[in-house]
Amino acid sequence: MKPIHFIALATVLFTLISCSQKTKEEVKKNQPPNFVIVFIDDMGYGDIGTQGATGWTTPNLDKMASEGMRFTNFYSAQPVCSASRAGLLTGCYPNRIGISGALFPRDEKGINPNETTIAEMLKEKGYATGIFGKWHLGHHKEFLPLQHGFDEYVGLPYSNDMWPIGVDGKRREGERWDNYPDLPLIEGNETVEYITTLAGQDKLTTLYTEKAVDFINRNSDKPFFVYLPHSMGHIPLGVSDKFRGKSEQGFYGDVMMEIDWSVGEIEKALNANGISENTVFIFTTDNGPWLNFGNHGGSSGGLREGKTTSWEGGQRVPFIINWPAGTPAGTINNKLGCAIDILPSFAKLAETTLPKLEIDGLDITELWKGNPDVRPREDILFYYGKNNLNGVRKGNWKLVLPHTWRSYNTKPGKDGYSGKRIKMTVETPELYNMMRDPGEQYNVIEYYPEKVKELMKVVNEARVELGDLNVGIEKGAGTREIGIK
Ligand SMILES: [Ca+2]
Repeated sequence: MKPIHFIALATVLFTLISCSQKTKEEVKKNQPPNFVIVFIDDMGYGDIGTQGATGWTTPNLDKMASEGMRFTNFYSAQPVCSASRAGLLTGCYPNRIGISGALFPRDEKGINPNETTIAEMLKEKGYATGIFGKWHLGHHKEFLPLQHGFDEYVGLPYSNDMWPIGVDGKRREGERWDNYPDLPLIEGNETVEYITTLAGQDKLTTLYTEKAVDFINRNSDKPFFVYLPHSMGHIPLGVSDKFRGKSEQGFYGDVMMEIDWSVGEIEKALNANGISENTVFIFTTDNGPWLNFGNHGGSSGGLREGKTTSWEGGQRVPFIINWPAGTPAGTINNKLGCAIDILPSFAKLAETTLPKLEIDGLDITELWKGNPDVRPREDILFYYGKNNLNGVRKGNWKLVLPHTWRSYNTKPGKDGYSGKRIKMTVETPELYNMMRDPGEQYNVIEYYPEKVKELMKVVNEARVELGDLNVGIEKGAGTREIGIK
């Protein structure tokens, strides 16, 4: 072959190859986006580098934020495991669908089959769906992920401390501990292993990550939804050898570094498959830190209190979104958002229809796109307990209603042992300015009666629709029932 012919042929071949690559990328761009949610257990607002973490580093999360958008006023649906997850996956305030607190291994209930999860909604549109991690919306078969829209599931059905092993690693006997069977690791609908030692939990973060990466690799040619709810940093802590002893802080810091590694592995998988551009990749957490565990718990970043309280430290959580095709890089969004807004936002982006039953979440995709002129969410309801409305936020104001909570204002525990919490009570309503006083230290209710009036309007509407046990209203006009076995 003459050189000139060879060059011509090579040019034709090169053009053909790059055309076919371009076509593949075009196809991927024109299909609805992929969705990935990494959801961390008990990780506080202050536990990532960009939000002030010291004693460990989170380079992958910091990069994710610098290439995407970070929210500073984003809330989980409730400050506790099952309720928070119910809200995330259904777009409802969890008390609307009858889910409160945390479900336990002896419970005979779970998410009602009538509710629509993000996975079910996206499946209608042909998405592949996988969950790798902690479910906690009912461990009986009818409530497990495969019955709620997920094609694949590997993980624990509930929290990793719901088992008979003590902090010292020894098996516990007695009535209380009889309520906790060994910890089942489930694949699909079947238990494939029981975790019976503290060391058995060390593998969880890496296992879930590898399963999620494998799922992405197998489904990169069609739209998919990956839900990666890590069991860590909930106690008892576990970490793989690659991160053990790597942080200055200690065990909790090591766990955070492995979580950060997990985020990096997902990013790598999206890049390797050429799909990061059109993937909506979200990182957030289920509730604030478990502060009475001292050095085995996280940081609220200075916000008041932690997990299972309606103060900011309980429910204001990290939220990072990285979506190169839609979200401007390196931006910070200070507007209100809530985990219940994720479902309707995904519905908008995937062009699916919303669940048939009423939801509470709002489409916040314009915030994700960096539109400065919109404010889709005006207020947040702080429900906790069985169905208690402990406060509301509207704009920059938070009205804290009379209620009782278990405070962390006491000496914490250490090395896996918990400190005792103390009962505290708000006797009369308190008003805080979230801009001036995000730490909720200065009650200014006497200065702003007109604000109180405005916020009480939100309270009264919520009580009618969803109920409020603090004032004796067990159910609202719009509350639905939890699923019963
Ligand atoms: Ca939690």
